Amino acid sequence: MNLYQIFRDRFEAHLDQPFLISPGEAVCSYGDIDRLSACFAAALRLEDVNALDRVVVQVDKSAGAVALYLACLRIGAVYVPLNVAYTAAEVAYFLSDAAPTLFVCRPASADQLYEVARQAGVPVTRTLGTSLDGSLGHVTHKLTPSEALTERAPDDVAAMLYTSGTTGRSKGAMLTLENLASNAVTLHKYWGFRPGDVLLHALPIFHVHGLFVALHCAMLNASSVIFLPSFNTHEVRRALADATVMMGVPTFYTRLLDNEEFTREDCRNIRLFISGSAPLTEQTFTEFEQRTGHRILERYGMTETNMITSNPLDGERVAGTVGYALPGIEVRVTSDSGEPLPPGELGSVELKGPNVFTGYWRMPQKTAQEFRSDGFFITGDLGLLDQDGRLSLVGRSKDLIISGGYNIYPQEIESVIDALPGVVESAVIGVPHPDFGESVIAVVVAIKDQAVTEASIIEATALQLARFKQPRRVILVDELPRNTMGKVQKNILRDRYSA
Ligand code: MCA
Ligand code: AMP
Repeated sequence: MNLYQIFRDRFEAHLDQPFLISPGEAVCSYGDIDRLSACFAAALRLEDVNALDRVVVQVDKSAGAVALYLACLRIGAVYVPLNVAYTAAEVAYFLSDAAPTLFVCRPASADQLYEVARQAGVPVTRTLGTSLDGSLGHVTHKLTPSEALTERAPDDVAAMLYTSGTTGRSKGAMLTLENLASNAVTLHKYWGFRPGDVLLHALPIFHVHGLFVALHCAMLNASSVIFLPSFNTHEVRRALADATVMMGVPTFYTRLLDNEEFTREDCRNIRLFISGSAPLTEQTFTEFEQRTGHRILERYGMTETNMITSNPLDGERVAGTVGYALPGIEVRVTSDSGEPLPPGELGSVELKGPNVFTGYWRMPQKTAQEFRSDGFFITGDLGLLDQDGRLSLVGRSKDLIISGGYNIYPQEIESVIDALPGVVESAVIGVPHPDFGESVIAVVVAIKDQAVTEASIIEATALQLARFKQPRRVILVDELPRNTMGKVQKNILRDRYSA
């Protein structure tokens, strides 16, 4: 088994078909990506990257970046994408944890990150720019393509994606070939991909959503992809006319609705709008239907599991629910002690299936804690099933903020703030935000007479945390509210500061 082979088998008869269409760039056909990924495979072999070696990648979205991912699949290396917003301090952690054979970064970051990688003990660092520039891009041009596909087992790890944790630092979720292949084949069928579909892609490609859900469906369908560098309302409106399917986070839909010129006419060729990664509000669902006539299809997933449930393509799409367990996946809701609950009762959402990851990299104990003895994975989401098996998410047992589809774990920010001079303690909460859904606020207790201010805390976090994790407001207080057990009552803080 080779995952690239699974995709290639589907698009082999369409090598002339445009694959990635990016404004202002030459179109990259399926034949082009096939050749380019074989050239990258040759470059990886030259750097002595072998099967199961990790390749950590922090590069901008481009056809070259997709080819690099596919090259890793070709040779059986483990692809480890990083958010381009991560600071050098964050990258240092991922490099020392993943212990990659190769690190690929943007040419503009080379000066700073070469040293970071060296200190983390990474043997080779290369760069890749959006025009196939950078040291890896340059060498790739000159190499004879390496067509050989390394045979792998279904339970070999194909990719590792970092996901933050409620305790401590990010964990590498190891996803196997079978996890990725089974989910891709299921989604392609469930969402009715058909000849002629064109996917509008404005998501980042370092997360499950943009990298696997979107690109895997497209490749299985040999579909063209309008490949935008990021979400820009005007660009997306223009591109919608040529697309039939769009996948996005709720912020995409609220931003489109915020544009008064956005109408039904913009969506004339679209057959399916899909939303996920964060809750889609009933208000957005309803307003979108009123404006465009489309009922957004909401689905639910996690880094550790890829997609879990989806509203149906043909049946009723119900606002505020995330639909049914996908074929081959078992979803249940359990009590605190792990007993399955009847429909209508609120509990912990758990699942089992070929999509569920194989564990956290080098964290066997942490992995064991997240599974029940009968093999069900505990998502940390709270929900309830109806009589038909339709799931509604109603909260989370994990302390998590989702801002514009990016997950932010308060604990990580609290530990950065707590380490600052003059700070006694902090509590980081999510509050409603009209654009990002939720936004980050830090409530901080500081030592009296120390020059701790909102600005000084924001400035200090900027050095260590990616922009999207930084608190947008810091509120200085004398003490944090606690319950009788001494636990900080974040619900009180959320009520107090939501407005
Ligand atoms: C950018 N900024 C953000 C975010 N994105 N701040 C908080 N939350 C964010 N999500 C910062 C920018 O650095 C900038 O900072 C300021 O906010 C405004 O930037 P703007 O240009 O408006 O942002 P943008 O570039 O338009 O990005 C917003 C976005 C983007 C389009 C919502 O964040 C995005 O594409 N999100 C999708 C994330 C995603 O794919 N999630 C899937 C992961 P400054 O103040 O310096 O200007 S979850 C997943 O994969 C699971 C499995 C699943 O179920 O799908
Ligand atoms: P991640 O760590 O990026 O994999 O995020 C996974 C988490 O995002 C899930 O555990 C949910 O809490 C949340 N999530 C994903 N899709 C949805 C959705 N459609 N509605 C509500 N929450 C979602």
